[in-house]
Amino acid sequence: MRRLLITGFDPFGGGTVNPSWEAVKSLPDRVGEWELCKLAIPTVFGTAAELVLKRAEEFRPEVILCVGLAGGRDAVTPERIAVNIRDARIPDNAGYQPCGEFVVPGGPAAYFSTVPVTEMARAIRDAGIPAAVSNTAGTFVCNDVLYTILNRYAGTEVRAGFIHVPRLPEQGEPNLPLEKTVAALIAAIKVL
Ligand code: PCA
Repeated sequence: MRRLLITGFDPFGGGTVNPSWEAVKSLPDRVGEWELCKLAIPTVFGTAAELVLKRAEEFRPEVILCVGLAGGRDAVTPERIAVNIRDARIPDNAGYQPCGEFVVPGGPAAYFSTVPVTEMARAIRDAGIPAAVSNTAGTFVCNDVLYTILNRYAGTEVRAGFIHVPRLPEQGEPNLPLEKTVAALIAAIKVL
């Protein structure tokens, strides 16, 4: 079996649920040739990425795929890029609100994700679910996690990516039902 570490976030910004963890925890333990290790992480700068890296040291995944909520998006969006900036419109779950800091001082401006984002978006659409490649993961905790992981595993065999998902129906418009978000993740995992 190939090993995949897959993560979802806790609720943030006053929300009571985060579809990213709801979907990740609903995934089967095996998807195609992949054995999944599922991890819930807090929406906290630095800490979230540290927890992913710690789990990765133990589980030794071939791929790390993080999932987060992008309220306002109407499609499932694999992220192409992570940038070396922390710039938060709202405080994270530890009350921290950085303005224009680096994720990794002295690090490169950006990294490309090392999973096949175009194929992932196509596979999700082929499953009948709206999807598109996104060229920005924002500058909040999701970008922070993706940048930190790509920086840690740059030049190694370990690949890393990020998928932003829409809100759940009970969170308002636009949204995607949970079972469709789960199906989208399964479709994306199969083409990793
Ligand atoms: N989305 C936020 C952080 C946690 C989450 O699910 C983001 O897009 O940065």
